[in-house]
Amino acid sequence: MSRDGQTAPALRHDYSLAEVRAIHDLPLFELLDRARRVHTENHPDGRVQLCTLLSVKTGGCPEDCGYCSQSSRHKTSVKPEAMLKVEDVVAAARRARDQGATRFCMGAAWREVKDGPAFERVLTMVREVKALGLEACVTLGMVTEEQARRLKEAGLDAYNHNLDTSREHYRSIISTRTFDDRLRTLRNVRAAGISVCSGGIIGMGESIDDRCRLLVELSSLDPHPESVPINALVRVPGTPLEALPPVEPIELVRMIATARILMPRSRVRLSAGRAELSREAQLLCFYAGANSIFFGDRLLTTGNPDESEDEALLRAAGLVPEERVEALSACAE
Ligand code: SAM
Ligand code: DTB
Ligand code: SF4
Repeated sequence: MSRDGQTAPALRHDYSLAEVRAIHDLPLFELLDRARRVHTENHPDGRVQLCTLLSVKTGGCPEDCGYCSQSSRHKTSVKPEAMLKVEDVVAAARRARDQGATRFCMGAAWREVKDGPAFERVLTMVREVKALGLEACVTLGMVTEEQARRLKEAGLDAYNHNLDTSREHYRSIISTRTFDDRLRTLRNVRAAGISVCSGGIIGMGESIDDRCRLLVELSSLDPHPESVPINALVRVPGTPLEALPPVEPIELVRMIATARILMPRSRVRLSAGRAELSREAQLLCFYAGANSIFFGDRLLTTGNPDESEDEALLRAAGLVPEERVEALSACAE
């Protein structure tokens, strides 16, 4: 039931491309009105989730994702590094928590998880991050159901694995794996009882229909992904996509608003690309239904607004960060 006693409309998993395109292309203020209504009905507390990212294994990735600074096939300024030590990750997670983050997301430049010492170290990282009272998320490439089960046992809350773009556009961005490989990993994560974080990137030369097809795919997942990161391409020098034009901010707003309408209960994360967005454009993204951001001056290998800028932006808009469950229960005592 919604707050006015009406039964909330059922979540849908069967949107057609035509329906999604019609929503996406609404006159902007009509689109914003609809998205805002869905947002306030489903997220009445209006809180914004702050997630901090850390690259725990940087560079040297065998995959050829056209957007990525960490592929060994592209000549970028990112050089392969050894995997971080658990204690360094714990220190970074504690800093993130003390600055107000509630979720800590660890990324590895892997095609897939391989059983062995590196995976065991990730499992320890997850246990330690959980011990700090943070939500733990990882993004490690493809995982089997058994590996997902072990991550769940270690306490993992969420697994990030983006579909990135439409099935049709996927093959012009990545040749070393398929869209179906991505869907298989999402099924394995879901089967292990881990929350799914899956979204995409705009600004990779895709058409508006490709963006809408990505949203059709994401919303066809049942249940919907609990979080949906919407990234604007960070054009990294040395990657095949470096010379593409920047994303038009209004297009990012449309993408976020459409995701909000299709997946009313999910967290929609305004993700990579904020460093190039004005404060006003970011506020419009929040108004359109974004309720999560990456918080901290680094994403994985590129920059992000620093914490003080984000705190000032949220304060100016009267937006309140989500609090840790532990902190909330301490207040209630
Ligand atoms: N290797 C793992 C994988 O590909 O799933 C995890 C790390 S990977 C860097 C995580 C996600 O970051 C990608 O799926 C992509 O959506 C996003 N990403 C990477 N580089 C990006 C860029 N230059 N701009 C925007 N998003 C990017
Ligand atoms: C997601 O959707 N975006 C994040 C996170 N999930 C792992 C990564 C953004 C990476 C941006 C480019 C970089 O810093 O290397
Ligand atoms: Fe490797 Fe992930 Fe980058 Fe693709 S996006 S090259 S899989 S780190």
